[in-house]
Amino acid sequence: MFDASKQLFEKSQRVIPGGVNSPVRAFRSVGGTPVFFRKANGAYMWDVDGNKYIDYIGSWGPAVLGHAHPEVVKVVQDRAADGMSFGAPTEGELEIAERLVSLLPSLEQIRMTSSGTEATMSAIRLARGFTGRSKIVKFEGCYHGHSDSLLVKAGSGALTFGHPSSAGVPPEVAAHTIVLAYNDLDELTRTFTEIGDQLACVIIEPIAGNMNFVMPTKTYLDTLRSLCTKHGCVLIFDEVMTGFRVGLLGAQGHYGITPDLTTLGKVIGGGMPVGAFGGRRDIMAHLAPLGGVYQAGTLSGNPVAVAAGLKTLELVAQPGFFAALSATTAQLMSALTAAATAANIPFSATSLGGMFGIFFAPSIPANYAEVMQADRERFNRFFHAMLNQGIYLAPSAFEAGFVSAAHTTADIDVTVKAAKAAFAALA
Ligand code: KE4
Repeated sequence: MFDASKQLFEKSQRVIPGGVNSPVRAFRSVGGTPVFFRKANGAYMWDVDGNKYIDYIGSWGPAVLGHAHPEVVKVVQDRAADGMSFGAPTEGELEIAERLVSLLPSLEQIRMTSSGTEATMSAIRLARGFTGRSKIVKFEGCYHGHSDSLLVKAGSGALTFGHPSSAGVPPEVAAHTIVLAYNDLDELTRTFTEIGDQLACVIIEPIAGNMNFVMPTKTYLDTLRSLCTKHGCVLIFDEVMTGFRVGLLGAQGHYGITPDLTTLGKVIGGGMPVGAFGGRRDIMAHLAPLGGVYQAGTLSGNPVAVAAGLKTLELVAQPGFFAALSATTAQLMSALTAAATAANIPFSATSLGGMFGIFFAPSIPANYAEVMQADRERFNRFFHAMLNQGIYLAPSAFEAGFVSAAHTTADIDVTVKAAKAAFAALA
């Protein structure tokens, strides 16, 4: 079933570290050989052995429309024909900046990057430059890309490999990063009482998707917002994953909270390399060439990537888009839960918009420690049982899943049928 993938993986490991260009793709957490894909369209992907899958990763979030949406493909082809990259201002950059500012009320200004990592790294530097402070706060299990200051007790691939902090990060850099437990109100309040006036920023996934799917309480986020305001600390919502995924207004719209800065990525590039960070004008004014915080990028605002992003943002903003997406995702969650219950498997599932979390645990975790209590071994067996039936889930118990607008009720039914067989094998 996976012969061609195995051969390609064998060769790739000779010239690419671990055979992959991003660690979470390596299947290290779930075991087995990573599947090499050749084609994707709508809700489906085809691997190099010709196997077809219903895809619930969506390239880790960007494919919210479904893969290779014809309107997105067309604008990419047309734009590329007029030049791939200019390294100079283009009209498209103005258009996507105006579009994002119009869609997210917290954005007064925005700067484009080529990845989510660049966006969060830049936002941290900007917060430090704006406040003149060095200390930052992040949360255990949250992942914000792989810049040094943020690879401390990180989630996603770092968590998958069981060493949530990275080698190569100088201790004197990591020393400025304080890591708190997600959703722990006492620890948060105590930290601000002790060092609130020393904090440049707090960066948080306002809905965590890198320790699987964990939602904060509204009280927690409200308290975080008021403490940041009181202490002059910049509140950064990392919405690289949740932006235009959990809803048109992201997690900040769901909770009704205005961050000082927001980082974006994934969906806003429609599958092309795009990130962005933005927010309060008085903070953004500190960015070069206006201010002393340097930040740059050869391909930032790349016209082809921006064209893909603009078309994607146009389509997700259509009336009813997220209502329909949320309904499909919720339908999948309830059907999977019913199937697991019928098989007497401890299982819980949750979702918001087109993002979901499934746990081999009796209830939805509220933080990293509770996520770690879920049955990882059972998830791994479930993952392979589903993969062998043509259902492609995230190859890690510590990742959220994604549904696209292209997923149909028939796809959900096929998925649930496969899950029933997989649960039966787990019982
Ligand atoms: P990128 O540099 O991978 O574009 O974005 C980093 C990032 C920042 N913030 C959040 C909330 C993110 O989820 C991410 C990246 N997400 C992972 C998936 N868990 C990307 C997958 C990968 O690392 O290959």
